[in-house]
Amino acid sequence: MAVNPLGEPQAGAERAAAPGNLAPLSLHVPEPRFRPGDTPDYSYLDIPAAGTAPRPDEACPASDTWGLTTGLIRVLDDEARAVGPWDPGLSADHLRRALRMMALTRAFDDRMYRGQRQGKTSFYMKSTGEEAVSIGCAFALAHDDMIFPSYRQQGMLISRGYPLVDMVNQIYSNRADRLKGRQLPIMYSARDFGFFTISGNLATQIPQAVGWAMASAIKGDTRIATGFVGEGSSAEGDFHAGMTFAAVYNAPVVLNVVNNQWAISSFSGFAGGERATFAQRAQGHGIAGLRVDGNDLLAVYAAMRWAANRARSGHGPTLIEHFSYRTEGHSTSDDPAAYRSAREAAEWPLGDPITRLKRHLIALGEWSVEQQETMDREVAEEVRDATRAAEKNGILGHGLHHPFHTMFEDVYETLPWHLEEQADQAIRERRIKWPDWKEEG
Ligand SMILES: Cc1ncc(C[n+]2csc(CCOP(=O)(O)OP(=O)(O)O)c2C)c(N)n1
Ligand SMILES: [Mg+2]
Repeated sequence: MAVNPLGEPQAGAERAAAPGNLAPLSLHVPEPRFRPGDTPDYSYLDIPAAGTAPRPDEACPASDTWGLTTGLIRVLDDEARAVGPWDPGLSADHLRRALRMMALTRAFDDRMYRGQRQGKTSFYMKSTGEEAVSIGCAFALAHDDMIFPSYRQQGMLISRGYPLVDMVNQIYSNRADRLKGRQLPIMYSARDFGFFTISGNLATQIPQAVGWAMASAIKGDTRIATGFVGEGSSAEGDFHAGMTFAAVYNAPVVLNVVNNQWAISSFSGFAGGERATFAQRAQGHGIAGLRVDGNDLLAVYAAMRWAANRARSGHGPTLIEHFSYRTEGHSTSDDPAAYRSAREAAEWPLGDPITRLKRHLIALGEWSVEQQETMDREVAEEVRDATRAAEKNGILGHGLHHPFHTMFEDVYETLPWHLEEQADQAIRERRIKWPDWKEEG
């Protein structure tokens, strides 16, 4: 048997039991509360009443916010009234626009999901149930603040007025795709809209947002940056490295963790959510932190506005946890019925963000069920028209896409000889494999 210099047995297969009276070491493996077939019971969640969280001054010491990292900032109460110090006091016009953007995002998601099932694209990801996060944040930022989004912030791009037809062209990877088929469907990039290229390498958004914000400060600019990750991705080293830079340099940045409870099939406990909230990580880094009801558009707007004002006036970074729920599958490649209770979404105690804002507007006397129905019809038609226009440029498998050679372009001003050789070789091999194939474009 292998022994160490003290004559003790070395760790290994032959050392079966712990020596002496010590209990053998063990690990905790998190397990979600509910699995398929279970009836979810959310009584374990401590959900404070709307309007009870205090609102500190935007220029306060970071430590004044740490009490806000465990509860939830909520504005809309059970009667759909806006209450408490975080009520942002938005006009009815503003609220109707936000409601419309949420409905448009949902209609877009629904149609693109169906398009994937019909074989028009290989892949899609919905943000159903999380629309208040994207729309509330987009409305609270200046139009030219820089967004480093994850793949579930399509609502921010839509809110900034990016043409839906361009989004669909990208999803179909067709000949009008501005990204020339080089990105996975839904990974948009829109420089003119302050929407950084979506990266599938999760949590890169955090150091990139912090770096952009630092550069903005170095240049004496007034624009701030904001970055988004899911709670699962917040377990990545990049998240923590970005937080360190943000804190050290007091960067003008707002960092967001969208806690929708699930990271594909693993629940928030695997990212550290059992022991502390994600917002509490702000305290470990000495920066401001807020935890917000992510299904309450007014609360999300108010929190992002608070953090954006704080960053812009030189008072430093904020970490916001948006507490929400991923109502549908992770993507079109996922089947959540395999790992979570089918009743979880319906039982989610914070409700649906669109229904909650609709009820609020109706309670104010500024909206009606009929207006909601008309709006739902209009947004569905808007999405349908964009989809039809994009389909003329091609859908998956119809051969209407950018010419093959473009794959090698746009990196060097003139294509170096070795890439020219590779392009020729790729095209030659393609001709051998598919003799009927003709170069498009
Ligand atoms: C660095 C990295 N690791 C793993 C993956 C694979 N992956 C794609 S989505 C995903 C789950 C992310 O969950 P979360 O961060 O909670 O975001 P959500 O999908 O819930 O919005 C994983 C692990 C990836 N894309 N990038
Ligand atoms: Mg998640």
